[in-house]
Amino acid sequence: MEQRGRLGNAVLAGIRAAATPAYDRSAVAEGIVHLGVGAFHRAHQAVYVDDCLAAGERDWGIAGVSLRSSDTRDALAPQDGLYTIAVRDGSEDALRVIGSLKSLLVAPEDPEAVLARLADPQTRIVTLTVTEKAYMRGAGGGLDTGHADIAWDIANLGRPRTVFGFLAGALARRRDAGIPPFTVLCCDNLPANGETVRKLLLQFAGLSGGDLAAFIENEVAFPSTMVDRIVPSTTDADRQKISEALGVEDAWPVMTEPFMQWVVEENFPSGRPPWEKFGVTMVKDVRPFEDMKLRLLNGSHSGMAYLGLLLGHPTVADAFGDPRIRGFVDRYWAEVIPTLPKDSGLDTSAYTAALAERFSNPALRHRTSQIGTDGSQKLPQRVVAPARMRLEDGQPVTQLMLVAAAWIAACRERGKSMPAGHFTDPLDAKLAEIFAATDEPSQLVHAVFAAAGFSGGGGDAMEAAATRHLAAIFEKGAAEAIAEAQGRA
Ligand code: CS2
Repeated sequence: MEQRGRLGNAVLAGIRAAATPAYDRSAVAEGIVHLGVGAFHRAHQAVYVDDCLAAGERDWGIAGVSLRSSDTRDALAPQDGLYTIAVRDGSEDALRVIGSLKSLLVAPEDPEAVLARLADPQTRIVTLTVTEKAYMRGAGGGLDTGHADIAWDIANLGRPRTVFGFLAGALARRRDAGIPPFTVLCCDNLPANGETVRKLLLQFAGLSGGDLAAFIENEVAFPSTMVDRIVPSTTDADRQKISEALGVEDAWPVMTEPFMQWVVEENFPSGRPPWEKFGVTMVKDVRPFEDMKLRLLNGSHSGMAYLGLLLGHPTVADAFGDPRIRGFVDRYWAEVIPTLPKDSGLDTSAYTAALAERFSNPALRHRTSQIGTDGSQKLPQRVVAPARMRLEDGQPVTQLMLVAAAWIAACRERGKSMPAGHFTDPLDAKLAEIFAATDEPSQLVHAVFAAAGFSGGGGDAMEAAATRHLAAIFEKGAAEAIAEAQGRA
């Protein structure tokens, strides 16, 4: 179809191929500020909020903030914040234009504008999807106080760079102006994400002095949440296909799967959208849902990513379609399920059956390299935490440590059988030093585990298991290592 210009408010009425916002966007206030307006946010929370707005809510539009790059703002500002989500299953894309993203800011360009938006009385909830590494946790789990950006923020609270600087700076302004604080809702895949961010922010506030930490401790709510939707990075082919279907150019659509889930702890003293009417599960304690998702979905994702990368599979659907990896995933789940809370009432068989269907969706080209990125930040909660629990119970950690070994092997293959920048990790400089110093499996595992903070609490047993797998991968290849691990389970 011929394209007639760019997606935006002015052309909405003419769009036939997609559902479009039927509400008056100009009447919507920005009650939510979202930090990290990536594809995940736009395919998940922004859709739930769009449903609320479509039903007549007016207080909960989203002001999106990018903490690093201007790409999203550059693409979406000319589109009045509008973008398409393509829900992909089989050969069909169901298209919908989302209207909940009202404005966009780029923090490094104008930190003051972000602080002002956060401190505005209209802002009642601040949500975050900034990825695991943006929380700057050190190897022990606390704030990495040696990080240059943390040091900068402590000295320059008026021109922050980190999530902590922005949250603390804005909360201080609200306290000084007598404006009630916003609720902080971390939507990243961290364990006990609300509590984790609360502790890190308290540590940051303590370092920056004054009595802000006491204010945060007493006045600010940090509900935890479990978020779930698989969202591969958008490709040029996706952009083109969707723009052609719409008849106007959309520079930044998102692709996703039909499944979506959001479980949120009920703790919003400054109010919230009526999410429960739109499919969100509001609970007292999110922990069982979160453990199940982090360990069964994200843990097996990481396993498929690294084993898939070693076996040459570009996407999750390819990896999961390989019977060797499929078998590994089943054994991995069997190893992890006993670490989940027994009395939660959650049905792990139904959950893993649904995961198997989601992982098989061939229309979603979810790249193993995308999931492989930032392993040092992801594996602690996905793999190391359940391994420690099993070791405390005297149980083997064979499949879990196969993932850790595959991570090390895949990192080391970059620049060899894989392109050098195929995926990245905040530990890359350190990893390069370690790889240059040794290729002996036990030394490699020991040095990488120490650098990533996997040592301690069962560290020796984990290292021994990972070393056996790494030696097998080096000597016989990933397929044989998977087979041997099956024999050892
Ligand atoms: C994935 C997640 O990239 C990754 O590490 O495991 O982004 C995963 O797709 C989402 O958490 C699904 O909700």
